[in-house]
Amino acid sequence: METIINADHFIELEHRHGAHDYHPLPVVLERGEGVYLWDVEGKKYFDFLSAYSAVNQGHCHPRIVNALQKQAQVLTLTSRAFHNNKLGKYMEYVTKYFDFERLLPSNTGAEAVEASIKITRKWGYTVKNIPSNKAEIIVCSQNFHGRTSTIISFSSDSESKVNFGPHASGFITIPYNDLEALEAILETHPNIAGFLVEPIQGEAGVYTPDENFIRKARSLCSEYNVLLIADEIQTGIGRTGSLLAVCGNCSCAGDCERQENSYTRPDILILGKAISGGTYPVSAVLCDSSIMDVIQPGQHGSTFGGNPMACSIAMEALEVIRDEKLTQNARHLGELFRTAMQEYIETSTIVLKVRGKGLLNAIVINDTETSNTAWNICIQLKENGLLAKPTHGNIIRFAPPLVISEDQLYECVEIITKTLKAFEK
Ligand code: IF1
Repeated sequence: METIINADHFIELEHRHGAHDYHPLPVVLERGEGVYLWDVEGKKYFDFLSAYSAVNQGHCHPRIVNALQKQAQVLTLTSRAFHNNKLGKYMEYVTKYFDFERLLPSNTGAEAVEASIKITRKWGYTVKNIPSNKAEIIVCSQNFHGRTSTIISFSSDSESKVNFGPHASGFITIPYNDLEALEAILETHPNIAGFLVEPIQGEAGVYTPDENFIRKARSLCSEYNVLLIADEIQTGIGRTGSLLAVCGNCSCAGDCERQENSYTRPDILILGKAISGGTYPVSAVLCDSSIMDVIQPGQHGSTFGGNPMACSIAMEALEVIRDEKLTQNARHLGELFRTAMQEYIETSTIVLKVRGKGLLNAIVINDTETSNTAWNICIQLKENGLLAKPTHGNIIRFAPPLVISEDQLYECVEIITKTLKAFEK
């Protein structure tokens, strides 16, 4: 009997042969270009998730794909047992781009977060003289930093945590955006080595903290000799309308002098996702020598970390952010998006609010966290040609590629508001 090759066929294969670790929207994609995706039945969609902000430069950006193809034909992987002609150039390029002295290359975001935890702990013992195995790192409730056993140990999401114990110790949780709680821990805990924080909490539902939160956290960390570790894996690389979310209001392409702007410099900067434009797993830990040099040969590494493919791709992907002024575009179109959504919300019974920065936004649906309303809205958005997905229960994240044009943005606002109207009470 001939097998009908359609969406159900591909979904069934995944269901039958794969781990059931996701509940994807029922759509099977086969091609992407810029802000668009096409499914196996030829239907075209606007991508409003960007693979969780990994595809800031748009799907299959020609310059990034070209860099990938060129490198793939000469040298893909050497391991770090030997040097290669791309890694040093990449390290110089990226440290200059973000104004740090050193870079530790890795592959996934969680891997970079893990490396940052190791570096912070080792700095705690060897520089701050914290007693052996007593180092603690402060994290925020509702955090998302990845899914390794250490990282889920300090998650506040039971789904990510339950039955994956025993959990790692050495983490203290405070409420997000709570400077008093941060100061209270710093005052009473002498063995704090670092404060790991997302400048905007993505997965928690695009929570933007108070304007001065990161800046004040910076001064508290400096006062108590604690490393400020900024996880910009999702918020970085132009997504929030600044090169980094810790840049505050500056919307330069990353070539400003920084000091005079609202930039808050972390001690450790963690990047991932869009550093490669979503074409290849690339992540990085950036900090200055006084911190990075706690790691000596043989004390950390990975097979693929710093491979020539990753280096070539990431340099091109970062250059595209600058050349196409995608940070500025994200800032401008993000403002247009929130203004247009706010206008709709004024008379809506189904949407409570819109929040976000740059092109990392979310709407809060007027229903319980356990309701299916947000999911059903996303199913209908899919039918209407736009792909988005709820983060938690009643929150829908909207994060298109930063290459989106003003006309395309307004076309998407039209699709979103038309879809929401069908759910108004
Ligand atoms: C999933 C969430 C987003 C991240 C931040 C580290 C990582 C991520 C701020 C780890 C990864 C991804 C992971 C993916 C879905 C997505 C996600 F819903 F899980 F939380 F974006 F919000 N720090 N986020 O956002 O990077 O190891 O994945 O490369 O696990 O379902 P990774």
